[in-house]
Amino acid sequence: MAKSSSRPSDQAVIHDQKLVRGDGGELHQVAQGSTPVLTTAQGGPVADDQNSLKIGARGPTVLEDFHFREKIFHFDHERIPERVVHARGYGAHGYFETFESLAKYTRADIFQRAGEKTPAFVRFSTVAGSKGSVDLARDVRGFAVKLYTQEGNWDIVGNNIPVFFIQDAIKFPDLVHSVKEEPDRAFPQAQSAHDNFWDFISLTPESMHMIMWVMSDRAIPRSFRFMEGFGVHTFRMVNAKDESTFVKFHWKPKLGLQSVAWNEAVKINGADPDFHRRDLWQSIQAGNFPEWELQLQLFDQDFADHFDFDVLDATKLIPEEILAPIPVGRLVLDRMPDNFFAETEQVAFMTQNVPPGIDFSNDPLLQGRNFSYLDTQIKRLGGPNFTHIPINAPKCPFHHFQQDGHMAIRNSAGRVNYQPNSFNDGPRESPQRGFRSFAETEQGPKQRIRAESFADHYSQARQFFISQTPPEQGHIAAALTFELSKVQTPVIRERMVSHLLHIDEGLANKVGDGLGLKAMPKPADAAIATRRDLGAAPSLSIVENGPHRFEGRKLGILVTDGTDAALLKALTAAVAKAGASFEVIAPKVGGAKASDGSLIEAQQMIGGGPSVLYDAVALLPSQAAMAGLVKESSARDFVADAFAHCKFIGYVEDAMPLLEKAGIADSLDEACVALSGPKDVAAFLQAIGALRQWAREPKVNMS
Ligand code: HDE
Repeated sequence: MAKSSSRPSDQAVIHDQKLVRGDGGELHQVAQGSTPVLTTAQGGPVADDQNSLKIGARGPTVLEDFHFREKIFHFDHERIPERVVHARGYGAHGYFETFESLAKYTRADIFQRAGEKTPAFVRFSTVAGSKGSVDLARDVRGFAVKLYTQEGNWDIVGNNIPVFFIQDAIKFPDLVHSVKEEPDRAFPQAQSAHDNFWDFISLTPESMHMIMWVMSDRAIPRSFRFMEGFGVHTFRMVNAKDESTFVKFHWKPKLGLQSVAWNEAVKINGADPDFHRRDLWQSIQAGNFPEWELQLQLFDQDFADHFDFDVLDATKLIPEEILAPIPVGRLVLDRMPDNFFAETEQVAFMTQNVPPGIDFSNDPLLQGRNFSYLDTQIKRLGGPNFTHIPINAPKCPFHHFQQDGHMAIRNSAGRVNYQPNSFNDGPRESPQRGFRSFAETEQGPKQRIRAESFADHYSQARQFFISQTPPEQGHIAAALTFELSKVQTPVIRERMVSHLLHIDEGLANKVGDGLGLKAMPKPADAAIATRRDLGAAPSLSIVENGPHRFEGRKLGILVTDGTDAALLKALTAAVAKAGASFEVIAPKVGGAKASDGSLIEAQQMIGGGPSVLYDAVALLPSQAAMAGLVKESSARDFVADAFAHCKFIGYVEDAMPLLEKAGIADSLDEACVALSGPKDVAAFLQAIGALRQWAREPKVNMS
């Protein structure tokens, strides 16, 4: 008689218990009473998932083993092509809430009723790196929003920077080829610091405004939750009378803006390459839902005609000081996807997804994107039916006659699959409700040409630079110097400095000096001289728009055996009350014993939780633990880095030997706050709202 194919001795582990999380996050083992039966993809129950079907215990595997073949076949096809750009991303669900009717400007259904909630899905991303690259690469961040409106999906496929590198979509493949890894050597990964990128950029003066942004700390955000988002292009809103108003879309984070320092970014990438993913995951799981306000810059053709740049040129912005954006709604992210692949990886954003009442401008970058996004989805998702995937399907009623093709999940029912038809069957178009393009008059010769109004490449780059605070200007100079120092071809470095001379001479000299140029180059040939009369616009600075409270941030608390239990309790309670979070870092991840004998649970050991992972730190070691602590380089680095990164540091008197060993005991400033007991906690929490002590920067040279 044949033996059963599955014997207990064949199985690595027999699971008759499973782990579940309790209210406090702790894990318990429970018996698996209600566990569902494993099935094939066809729904057939599986008896043995540990052994393939064989002829005899040591014989060949048989082709008949349909469960094995289905499992391996599916595994073989698990990967789909990653996005050619924006491959690394992370998404979340939420909703958009309309503040008041915008019927005056648009007939878009989403803007008709105050208080209306529309489901949303958002995907944040880096651009250059592949799917498995690090989160804190210096890069633009994608900020793509899908709004499932009652009149179809509306995708605002934006970035965290309001301008772009190029003016015409035909240059996009060149830009992206230049920034991605070089084709012969396949490196560097997720890095713009290499010859090809800077070669292309230095030969493309229209990119200079964007270069100022990507060399600023905007390109190394602290978290997705502290970033702005921008639609970048000028779009149109069209009302029921078919009147058009130009519009630019801005997402403003409720928590304010915040970025990390480059030296932090480099270290975070090693300590936690998933820093941004983890941050979004943890905040949403903890019920701290990130929120942005949608603000609109609305203007007409007369207003646009006042500028000597073109509102169709995506390398330009309209400063908020000149045209104040008006808040029209809020976006809240309150749920992580159930499955990363099904939702975040397969979501297909397309600029051409606009509902009636939203329309395009002639921005040549936007026009090109409207072709690209449909094309890219077909390649990535394997066929024309990607709208059948739940994350991409509209949530409003929809009816059409498109049918068949790969993975057709829902063809329309019935006999008639065309129109017009004589059976009065199926959907018909509606001139009233349907999408009507704004009837702009177009005329002119057919030609390949860039408008003269697109020719000023330096004035807004200069305006951005002079709008930054001194520390931010220093970071731009340092970033340019770092990036260009990785360029091996001297002429490319010089060519870049020749552009900087049109933006700011001080910046050019600083970078030229940092690169060790023997002589400064001549300024690059410029189509149009830089305007020097564009004033500083504080809305462009991160520091000017930073937070004043600790809400949404994270405190790192260093403890040891003997840590003052009352102080720790007061501190963690105050952090929670402020809407912030904390992690406890101890010599061992198993925790430490507080002064009252209680166990302090730790989330990190010191080597695994460096201070770069936190917005501020508190040092609460005991005197007894100090002898051991000062010998640990990770403990010294924890303190020295927090100081060097201009962070606020709370410390107990017993921590002084560690501050001494870290070399900062003699340099303590007002952002180093003594914590002598619970009474000092309120003042510390108030102080850390400022996040960084910029006055310290010239002393520590953070860049
Ligand atoms: Fe994209 N872009 N892009 N882009 N883009 C893609 O579409 C493209 C541009 C942006 O989280 C691709 O589905 C062209 C500007 C985001 O899934 C592709 C041009 C802005 C995302 C594509 C641009 C963006 C993409 C690759 C030049 C900011 C990620 C995968 C005209 C306003 C969306 C995909 C997500 C993705 C084409 C320039 C934002 C190839 C041709 C400007 C946020 O279709």
